[in-house]
Amino acid sequence: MQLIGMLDSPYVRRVAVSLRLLGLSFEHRSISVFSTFEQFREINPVVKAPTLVCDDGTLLMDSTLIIDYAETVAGRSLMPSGLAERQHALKVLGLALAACEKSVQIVYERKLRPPEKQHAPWVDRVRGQLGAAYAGLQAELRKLPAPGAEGTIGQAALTSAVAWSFTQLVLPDVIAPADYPSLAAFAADVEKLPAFVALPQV
Ligand SMILES: N[C@@H](CCC(=O)N[C@@H](CS)C(=O)NCC(=O)O)C(=O)O
Repeated sequence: MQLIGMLDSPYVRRVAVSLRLLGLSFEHRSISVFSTFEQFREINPVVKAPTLVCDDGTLLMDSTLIIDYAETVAGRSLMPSGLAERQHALKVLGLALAACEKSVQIVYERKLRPPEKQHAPWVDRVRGQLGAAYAGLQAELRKLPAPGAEGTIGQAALTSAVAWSFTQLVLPDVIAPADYPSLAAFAADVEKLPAFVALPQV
């Protein structure tokens, strides 16, 4: 299978790390939805990253759906199976994915719109949502075990760390580590794991 997209996308990176943790081999093609739009479009006319090209040629989109497929191929999951633990992991994932989405919205507003067309009330709204997502995420991560060996990390911790690192990469002026110290420390520990070091966002 081929994973299409750049690792500076949190969605692509969470898929790449998940595939590796699941023990699935894949070819990663670093094709950008922006700088190499036409090349991406030739693979997937919808131009969404991540795109997974399955071994039979089927195109899958959306990180969560791709991970669902990958887990079925691998025959195991990075999610807990017990109801209470799974409910908590889903809550954490919702917060982390909201943080990714809100970060991306601010980046697009800044990079894709000319300054005179940027809408300050919208950016303020999204900033507030982003801060709320990270406040919620920090509170919930205290209930997860501290990141240990690579084999023990689950999807909730994985995606939380990827989200945090992404926001720190693209919006360091918006979300300060000093305001989320335990979340920053949690992500720093996760980023030391071999799968994360092997798949850096830059
Ligand atoms: N919910 C999707 C979001 C994916 C997403 O928005 N990817 C961005 C790159 S970070 C993208 O494809 N942007 C190009 C576009 O939407 O035109 C997922 O989980 O994969």
